[in-house]
Amino acid sequence: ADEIRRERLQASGKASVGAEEKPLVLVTMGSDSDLVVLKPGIDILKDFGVSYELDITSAHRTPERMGEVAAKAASRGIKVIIAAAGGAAHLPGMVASHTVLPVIGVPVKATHLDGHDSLLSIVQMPKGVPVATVGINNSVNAALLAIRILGAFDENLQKKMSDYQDRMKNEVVEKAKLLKE
Ligand code: RP5
Repeated sequence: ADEIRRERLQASGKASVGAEEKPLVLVTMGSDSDLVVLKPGIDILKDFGVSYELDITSAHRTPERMGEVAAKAASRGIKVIIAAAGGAAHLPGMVASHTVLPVIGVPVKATHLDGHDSLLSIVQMPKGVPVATVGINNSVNAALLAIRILGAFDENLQKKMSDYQDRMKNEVVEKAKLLKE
């Protein structure tokens, strides 16, 4: 199992879009076991051609490193942080406390509580330190939200988002047509 996890991690690392570019999105997670949940979101970032960087920064296993990575993100040119965690999912909130950047939390379904624990830990941030929370395991929406934030300052990304929405619309229309045939 360790071998599979290592291979998966290496594969994702190499898959970073625009490795030579400065990453705009930091995608971090509490454990490598969260990577499988983040994969669909990472694919969205790739599809939109948004440069990103993957990291593992556990809030409780590597608290100092987590703080350092979050604190340095803005000065490195990162614009949005996606942070995924399961269980007592304090990672997104802790990351948000160390940065001025927008943080999007992905609650991971990791324990016996079906992800409700992660969801509530992330969405219930006390006032003052916001974390934008997406649905349980919904890394796709985290990536899309990150792209929308970047798109507010990038017309090219807005156009790509509009095309994405058109494709979704067309798919529904096509399915509706099929039903009537
Ligand atoms: C959290 O605990 C991680 O974000 C992960 O979702 C969960 C389980 O971690 P592992 O025990 O698989 O490393 O910190």
